[in-house]
Amino acid sequence: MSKEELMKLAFDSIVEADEDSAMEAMDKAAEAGVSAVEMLKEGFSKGMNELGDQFGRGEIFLPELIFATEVMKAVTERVETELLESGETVTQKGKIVMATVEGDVHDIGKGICVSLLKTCGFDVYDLGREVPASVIIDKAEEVGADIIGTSALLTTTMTVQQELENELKSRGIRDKYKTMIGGAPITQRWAEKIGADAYTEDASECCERAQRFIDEK
Ligand code: B12
Repeated sequence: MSKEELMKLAFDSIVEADEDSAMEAMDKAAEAGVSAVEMLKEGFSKGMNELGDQFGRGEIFLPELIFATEVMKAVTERVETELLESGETVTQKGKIVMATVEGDVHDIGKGICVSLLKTCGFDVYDLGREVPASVIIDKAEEVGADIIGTSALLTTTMTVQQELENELKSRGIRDKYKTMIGGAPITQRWAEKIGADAYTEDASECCERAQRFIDEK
């Protein structure tokens, strides 16, 4: 199977919320020597984006979205397991605390970032979703993180990223960390407005930017 066909299979498996075919795509990719990370970035994630657009246009409903989300989660978990087993991960580069902010359950994109950051060799503390700013900061303090990354998918929850910046300042520890923000409604302008150190549009960029922060240290 060609790489294009594999990506199409991965894409369709998400759009059709078909876990068996998602796993088949992963098996076939392994046989063809196409990496799991590539499948995640170029196939499965794009399928999720397509579904998001369909949902936005009112072409599909919430249950369909939830089924696809479950398939996406199964894929992300498998990618992570395969990466850990293959030893593809490199030596630890830095510590990063990642979370989806308080009031927000969207964790697929954050999950993809977490998987890729692990592949890049980061020690990732994934706090899950609906996490208050104070809890994220407490964890960063506890583990001595280098970077704090937050994801927000709702216009009503992106303000928690601002709260996080404010709380870091009020605790007098803003300079200890680099902060990264992401999620569909997030922009470079928002990052500048709230004083976050970086915004990136997708998971690959997230890894590259995190790497640069560590290199610049
Ligand atoms: C899947 C989904 C859901 C799933 C979430 C399941 C889950 N476990 O995540 C479910 C069905 C549960 C859901 C619920 C809701 N959703 Co919803 N959902 C989506 C949808 C379709 C896709 C999101 C997604 O997973 N995209 C795919 C991933 C891969 O992309 P991503 O998250 O953007 O992540 C990438 C980048 O942003 C970046 N990134 C992400 N995080 C981070 C973090 C850092 C640090 C960095 C650097 C980068 C980074 O890298 C990622 C990978 O490349 C979007 C529509 C859309 N197009 O975004 C709506 C959407 C976000 N949802 C929306 C809404 C309104 C809701 C609900 C309120 C219910 C409703 N009325 O539909 C609830 C919210 C409940 C809550 N309190 O959170 C709206 C938000 C509108 C707004 N302006 O605020 C959207 C935009 C849909 C719409 N057009 O109306 N949703």
